[in-house]
Amino acid sequence: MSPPSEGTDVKGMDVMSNRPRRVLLAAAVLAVVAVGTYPASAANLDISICDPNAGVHFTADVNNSYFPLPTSPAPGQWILTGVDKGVPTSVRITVGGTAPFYGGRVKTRQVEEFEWQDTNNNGVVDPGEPVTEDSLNWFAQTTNGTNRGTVCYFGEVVNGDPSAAAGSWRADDPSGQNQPGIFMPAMPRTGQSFFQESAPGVAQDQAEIIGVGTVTVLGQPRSDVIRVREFNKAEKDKGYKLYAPGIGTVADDTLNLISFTP
Ligand SMILES: [Ca+2]
Repeated sequence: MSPPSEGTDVKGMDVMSNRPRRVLLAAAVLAVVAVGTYPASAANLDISICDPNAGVHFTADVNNSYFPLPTSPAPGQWILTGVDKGVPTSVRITVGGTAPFYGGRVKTRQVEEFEWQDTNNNGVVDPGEPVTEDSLNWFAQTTNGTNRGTVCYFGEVVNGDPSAAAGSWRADDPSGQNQPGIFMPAMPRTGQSFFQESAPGVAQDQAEIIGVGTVTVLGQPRSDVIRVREFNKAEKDKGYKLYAPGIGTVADDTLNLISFTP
């Protein structure tokens, strides 16, 4: 991890009281950082660092500090809660098993992202709270090359529908047009930009690391938290995420981490 860049622009504000839930208790609500105008820079990390057809090798055991996917002693789980466009919403992210890509040449780690209308905002799926989206995502980490430790994104299935119409994509699609995206650089630094998805016409999200700073996460100040702007040409700004070393995702726009089970 590089030292914080000049003009750190991530600020934290702990405004919620602790809730008696799960393994690590507490809540952090992160101040919404003023959204400035960021240059629409071209991606400066080449997507080939995640390309199995360019000699890159992978492991499904993802331990990148900014996006760890622990499986032992239990599958990692993160719950983020907040209000999205006026609707109380939570997301539950859960590490799963492995899945083969490229005819078995690459073993990926499955991660479920389950989002629901969390009417009582307690981070628990209660009766009558409707599911908003349930997606399965696949990641693997590079084990060779100068960018060893990069987390690469191999695709997703949205709501069980593998069609492109649902926004689903696979890096190893038979069309040959797709390839894995870069999800988390091996050594994240402010100013890095990259394609997270590479499925032309279906999924082409890009990301840029726009700041490093200290944020209160689960009641504890965490330094070296990175702020990532996500965008694509079609939808322009998609939102902002915060990732803390040793934890992973700690904020997704207005949703903030309320529990992490490593
Ligand atoms: Ca609930």
